[in-house]
Amino acid sequence: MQTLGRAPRLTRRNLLAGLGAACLPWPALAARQSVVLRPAALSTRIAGRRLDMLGFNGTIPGPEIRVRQGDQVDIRLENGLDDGALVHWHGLRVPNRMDGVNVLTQDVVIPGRSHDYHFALPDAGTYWYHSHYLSYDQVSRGLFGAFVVEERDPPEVDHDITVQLFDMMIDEEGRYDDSFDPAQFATAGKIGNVATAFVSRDGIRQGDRLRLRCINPSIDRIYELRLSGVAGNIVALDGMPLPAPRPLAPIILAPGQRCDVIADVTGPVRLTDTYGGTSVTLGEIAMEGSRTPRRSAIPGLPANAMPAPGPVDAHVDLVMQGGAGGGDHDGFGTWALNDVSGLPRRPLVDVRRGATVRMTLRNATAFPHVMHLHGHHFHELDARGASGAYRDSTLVGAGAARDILCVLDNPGSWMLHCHMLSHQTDGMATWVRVR
Ligand SMILES: [Cu+2]
Repeated sequence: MQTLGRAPRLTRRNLLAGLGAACLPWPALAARQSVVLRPAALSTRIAGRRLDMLGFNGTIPGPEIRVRQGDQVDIRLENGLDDGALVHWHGLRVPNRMDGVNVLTQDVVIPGRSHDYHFALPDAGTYWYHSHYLSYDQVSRGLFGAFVVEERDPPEVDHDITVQLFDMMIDEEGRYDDSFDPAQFATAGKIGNVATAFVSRDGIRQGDRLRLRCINPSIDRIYELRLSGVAGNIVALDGMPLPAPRPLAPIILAPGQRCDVIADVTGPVRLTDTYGGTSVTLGEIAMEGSRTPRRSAIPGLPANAMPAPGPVDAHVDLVMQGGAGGGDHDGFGTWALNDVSGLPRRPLVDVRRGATVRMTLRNATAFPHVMHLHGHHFHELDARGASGAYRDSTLVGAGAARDILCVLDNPGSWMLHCHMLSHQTDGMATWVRVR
């Protein structure tokens, strides 16, 4: 499906214009921004069809929140839905009570009520926000948006563009199909028959240097994203800069994951998904004219200040169980983690602040899972135990295992769950406690 949506951007200017008296002028350094997010039903045009879905502030994706590292945000969630609402700030290291998780950090916001979130942005990078209430349903209907934290001294590019990969099920009459088949919960999830890319702007020139912030807000679909017409590097994963940027190659993006690419335009820019061996065109970025390409090397990104791991204080096993062909477990749901479906009474780990925890994530099922830890990033470890990239969501293939190393330094109760939201809702969730 070849369509591109346009994600409106909450920049400093239109934030000020849109929110009027709620905002202070934009000072040169650390600033406080006010944002209102109002989820509600909407009728919108995506992929050439008019669809009845949900959106924040009348759009899918919701408005792009764009702030600068070190800033503070005040975000008011005004619930315009006929159902509960919660918003989670995916990948952002926020205080626990701002994390937007039912039961663990706050109550659900009932229809017509509002809730205020306030937090600072210690890390630059590409993040996103989404509903965390009945999220398999609400995110699949459109309740998500990009959350960009710019570096204080950002790399020089001509365009900084967000790309959100999204799929939907469209029925035979061309309507948005909101049904969930039980068989989908027990397998790879609800994979839409239409996939598209929402690109925040176009009008690029041949020779331009782009920063592409690619985000996968799809509920269950894994993409293998191929970018053609650009040459450059992958510079960050899940918001966190890579110490050594990697030459651009097809990028696996599981639900919740992100990658940043800095690349020069060499021809028509196309986005294609080749996961599973089939090729699906997600969209293109329209090009007009050309410029002399830069001669300078593709820049990397400055590291965020992350806590250094110490000696391992605890090593825990987390076994993913269930699903079709996945064998028995003791949980009540289709899926389970360590024989429990849904949040267990006691946390998976309960540690003092600053503890270094190694987790072995074992996938004993017949499907891949992407495990997301709230409030922290962690290192993926390779087979020899060497640290790989920082991530907040790690993909573990069917029958595979991966160790991760995490400094749990953010106090509170944090969810750890599969970000295939059909799996999360049917049991694949646990939590950790940091005292
Ligand atoms: Cu899963």
